Amino acid sequence: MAQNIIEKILRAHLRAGEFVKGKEIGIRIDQTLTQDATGTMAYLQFEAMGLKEIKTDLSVSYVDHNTVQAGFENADDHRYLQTVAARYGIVFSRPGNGICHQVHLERFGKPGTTLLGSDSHTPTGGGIGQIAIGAGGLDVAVAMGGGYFYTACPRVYLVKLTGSLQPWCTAKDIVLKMLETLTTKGNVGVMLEYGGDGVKTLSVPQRATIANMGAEMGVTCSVFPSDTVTKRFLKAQGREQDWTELKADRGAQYDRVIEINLNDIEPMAACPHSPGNVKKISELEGMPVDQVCIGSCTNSSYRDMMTVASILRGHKVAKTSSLGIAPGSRQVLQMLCDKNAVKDMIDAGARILESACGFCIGNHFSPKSKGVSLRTSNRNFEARSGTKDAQVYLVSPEVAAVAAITGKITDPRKAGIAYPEIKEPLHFLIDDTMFIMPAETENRESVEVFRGPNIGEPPRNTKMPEKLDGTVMIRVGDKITTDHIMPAGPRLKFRSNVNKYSTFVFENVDADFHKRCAENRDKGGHNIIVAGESYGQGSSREHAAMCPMYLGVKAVLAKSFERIHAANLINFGIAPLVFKNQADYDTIQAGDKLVCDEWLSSFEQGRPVMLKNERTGAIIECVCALSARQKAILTAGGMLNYTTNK
Ligand code: MIC
Ligand code: SF4
Repeated sequence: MAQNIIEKILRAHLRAGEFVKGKEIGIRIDQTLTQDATGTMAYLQFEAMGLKEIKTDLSVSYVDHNTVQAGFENADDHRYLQTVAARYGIVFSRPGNGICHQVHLERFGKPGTTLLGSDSHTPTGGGIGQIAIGAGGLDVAVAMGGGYFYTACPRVYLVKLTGSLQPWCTAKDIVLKMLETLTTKGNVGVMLEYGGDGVKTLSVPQRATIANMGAEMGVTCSVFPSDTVTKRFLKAQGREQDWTELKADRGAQYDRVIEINLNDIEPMAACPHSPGNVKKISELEGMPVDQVCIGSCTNSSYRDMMTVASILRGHKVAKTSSLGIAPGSRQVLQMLCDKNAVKDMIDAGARILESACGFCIGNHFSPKSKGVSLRTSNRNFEARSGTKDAQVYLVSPEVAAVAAITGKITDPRKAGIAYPEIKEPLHFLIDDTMFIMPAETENRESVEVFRGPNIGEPPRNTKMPEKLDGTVMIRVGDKITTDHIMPAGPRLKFRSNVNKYSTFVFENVDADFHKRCAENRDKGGHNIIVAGESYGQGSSREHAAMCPMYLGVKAVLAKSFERIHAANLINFGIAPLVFKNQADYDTIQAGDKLVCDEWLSSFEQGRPVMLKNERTGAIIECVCALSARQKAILTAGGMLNYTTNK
């Protein structure tokens, strides 16, 4: 039977389950990546599982999120990560080497392989033909130990590209068009495969930009073919031997086909506060812009940055705006230096920021109150920039650079600036000296793992209780993101200190949530979160499950869940319950007591879960579709207990 690319890779990695749409399958993971904000906990969990060494072909630990180092915490975590990598045979990418997804694409991504990363933008690797999936740190820890990664056998959509991009129209605009089509919700269990004649007109970094923001659609991953363009990129990275061809068989089947003519793509923007809130730049023209941030794992490649430099050349940043530029990797930054492009940026008045996540995660460079910020990153959730009432628009580097000059949103096609024709280089500058390779460590077993005072024990849940004695501690609406649940920015440094980090759960939504939860937990009660649609959008941060678990949350009752977050909830022993009848959502208030005498047995026997609302007397029927494996994890009180029991 003719196969599409996704099916080919998945079947080659299939180790458990049947290849039947919607059923759970277990796949072998070839490569893993972690970043420091999720990685510290992932390695603590890896250690807690008592595994001796990694079993993947390659595992890389990047430091790119917490690089501000205000206080000892970040530096302590970096040291822990470096020593734990040396101990277990993991490649360590030192701070300064760049953003994990950009660096991985440059130096390690390999067509036809599987990559699992503890970051939701891991699917960036789809640009080079990997099945690259974002997951919680626990799942990555398990994969490092040779365990399979379990996911739903996907529905595959073909995105058929025809034509070619017109000047000033970009890969970012293609993916924003896709977001307009697929929106940010309802795509759980879908993988996207790009195809059609238009693919060959896109470079690997452009493909990576598109695959990166598949995360915002909630699809599991996005995969491009591996063709001569891929081969050229790998050759330019000195890795031609990593190339293999990947293409769909003639007559391959798809669950849906979406057609995009690249000739019709226009400059676009995602407006506040959702990546799915897409408008044409022409509809936003003239809006004054307070700041412009160029970088992030979405748009920080060599070509993106050279394009920006060339737009800025001979111009000045508007006096009413501020421009920050963060090249995605040390390789990109080194090449920009060689080409004198950093000088063009500085001459224009740009502020050169570290090759790291920085502004994208709200670590610094927050806009002024109510400020309009144009960013080339992938998320514009409320408060993520660090300023609660800021208005963040997501745009291409081209639109961003032009706006930095004019001080307002400007259609770049009408700005009177010559269109920069930047080509992909034939040779990238290769200098791997900021990686510490496993071979550099002589006697791995004798490496002492450094643990500063910021490093706590990974918390464990208790076994699922027989009865649920729950109190609804909060009722939130639709599209609650993990940034709402577990803020990052200045709070990021507490990622390894769950006791402290837990006090910030729902900080920007209901600052007392943690106190009420802790009080009820300490009296032996159970806590419940009630939510609308698409609960847990965004990041893969397992802290959005781990910290509520620590606060005694036993169930989240929602209209629907995002994939990674639902998996994280199960991994920490919290039941993700879906309303059988969505109207029940309206009948629940914060403070309601929801009880269930047959809590444990309902899961064990795969029955619907019936909760009784003591205030109204109503019975609320919930479903929790679990595989046998998930059932065992949930009832054991999470993955750590499950793995240790095994
Ligand atoms: C993000 O973009 O939200 C992050 C920060 O990279 C997260 C990971 C994290 O919270 O550490 C992600 O995308 O998974
Ligand atoms: Fe870093 Fe931002 Fe990319 Fe997340 S989305 S990995 S914070 S650059």
